[in-house]
Amino acid sequence: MLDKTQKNWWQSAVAYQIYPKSFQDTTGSGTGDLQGIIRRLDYLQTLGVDVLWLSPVFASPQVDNGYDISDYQAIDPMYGSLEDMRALIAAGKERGVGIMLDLVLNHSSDQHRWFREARKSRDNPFHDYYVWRDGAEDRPPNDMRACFGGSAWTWVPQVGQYYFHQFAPQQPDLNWENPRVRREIYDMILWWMDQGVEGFRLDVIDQIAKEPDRFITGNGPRLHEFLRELSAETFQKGCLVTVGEAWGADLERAKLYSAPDGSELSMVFQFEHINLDHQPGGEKWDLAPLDFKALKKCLAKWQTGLHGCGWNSLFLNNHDLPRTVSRWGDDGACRVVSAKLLATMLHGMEGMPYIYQGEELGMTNISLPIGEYRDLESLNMYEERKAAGCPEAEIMASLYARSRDNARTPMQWDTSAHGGFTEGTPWLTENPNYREINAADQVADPDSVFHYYRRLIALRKTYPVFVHGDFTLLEPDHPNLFVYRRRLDGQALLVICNYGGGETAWSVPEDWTHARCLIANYPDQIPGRLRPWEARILLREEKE
Ligand code: TEU
Repeated sequence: MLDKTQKNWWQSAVAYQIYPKSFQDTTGSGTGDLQGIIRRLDYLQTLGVDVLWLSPVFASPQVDNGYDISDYQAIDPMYGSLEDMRALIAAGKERGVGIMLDLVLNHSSDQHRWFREARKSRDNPFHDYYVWRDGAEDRPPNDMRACFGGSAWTWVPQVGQYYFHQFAPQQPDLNWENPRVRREIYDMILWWMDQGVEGFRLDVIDQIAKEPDRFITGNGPRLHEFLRELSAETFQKGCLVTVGEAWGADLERAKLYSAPDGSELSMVFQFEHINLDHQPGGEKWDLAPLDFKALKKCLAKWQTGLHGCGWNSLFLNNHDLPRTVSRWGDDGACRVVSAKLLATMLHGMEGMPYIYQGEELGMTNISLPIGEYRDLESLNMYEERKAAGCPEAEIMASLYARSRDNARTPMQWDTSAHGGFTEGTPWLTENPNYREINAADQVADPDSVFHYYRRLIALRKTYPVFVHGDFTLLEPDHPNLFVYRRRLDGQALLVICNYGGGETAWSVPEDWTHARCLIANYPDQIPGRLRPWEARILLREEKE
């Protein structure tokens, strides 16, 4: 178990993201719950993770599956009660598994008490908790668009004003310019810290310092000032791990966010690698093939760029993204080896790895009939593109590849009905492949994707070079080989990945021929070539 009283304990930690709605149902309601997470703690302990990031479980009308919070200090009854949360925190602590809550601080639900007051009148004490502008009905202040489609402004006749929302109309943006809003947020966070949570993930944190009159959403001028105040008033009073979601983060900004003095956050999720397979200028729905050389150059840039002056988060998927094995691996005949290659590539690097539920099983995307999609972003996109005359087949291809529901299908526990997720009717259709891909089978099979992840996590705990070693990219211009070296205090790792379904002629460099193989996704090695999706990590002692 990690000693979580040590400053920067999280640098050696591995996180696991749970999407509670789809993890484990214990009541037959068809949605997961906190007791379900408690039931599966042994499984998570076996895997070896240290932190559980829970997507939001706070009270919410669930317009955006909990990313619309109506009470930050209450648990949604769908998930259980505050008592269940306290029980989860305590049961987790016994197993060395901490709870990381997902704070949505850019916006609340329109059903939050603050907003229900705010919309009553201009002189209501809560009016200024949100971002309002004058205008006339049908004439919004400007033409800014919301992320989930439509205008970013919604008219409230009662006050004769528009409020600003970067996401759905039911997700009004909070006004961070108002010091009272900031104080309320800090007090709420301190209260959760008292409950024993060990960390926070901060939803779209780069969007809090918006200036809608200047068309600024991400990276507003006061962003880092707000973050430093937030951090000093809350996180720095404990020994927490914090990660901000920052679609707009580049390397220079990430250095501020994750500065080693802890003045802001522990790290951010940046998305440069995630944005590589869109058509240039297009949205995520506009598919383009992945240029693997671009991917490895991007990952290498972040590795060297933050070494010694920041901290990376390492992830390939989450609840908003497609399943990585379907997106960048091969979810057909090479599913198992390709899932292991992607894991090797990521877990060999410096940073905090985040495993998204089911990734450790090599769970795949799903193709659903349109009537079975549940995600509002997917449904809005379908309507918008339909109305614009886009062919049905093209829209469905985009959904199959990129819908957020790909990641949100129920966790596949065993071969019983609905994959063991629920005894009721699941809120989102389970992937029928749970009969072949499920946790029970994989825990019993030492060669499974699950045990491969377990071993990668154990390696990080055993060899400090995984945690702190420097990074050198070898073969930088090779189109499908990703080979890199890590070095620390007389030990070196060589991470070798042959990306794709073809063979590649390649020999281990001379000075590595006597190195020890720590992990590999084939049982043996063949001199002079690498097989489809072959990956391995070598360890060498370096005598001066
Ligand atoms: O996502 C941020 C965000 O910008 C998303 O719209 C993202 O671009 C999209 O999901 C990619 O497909 C965060 C949460 O992770 C997401 O689940 C929420 O819906 C969103 O914020 C609003 O809170």
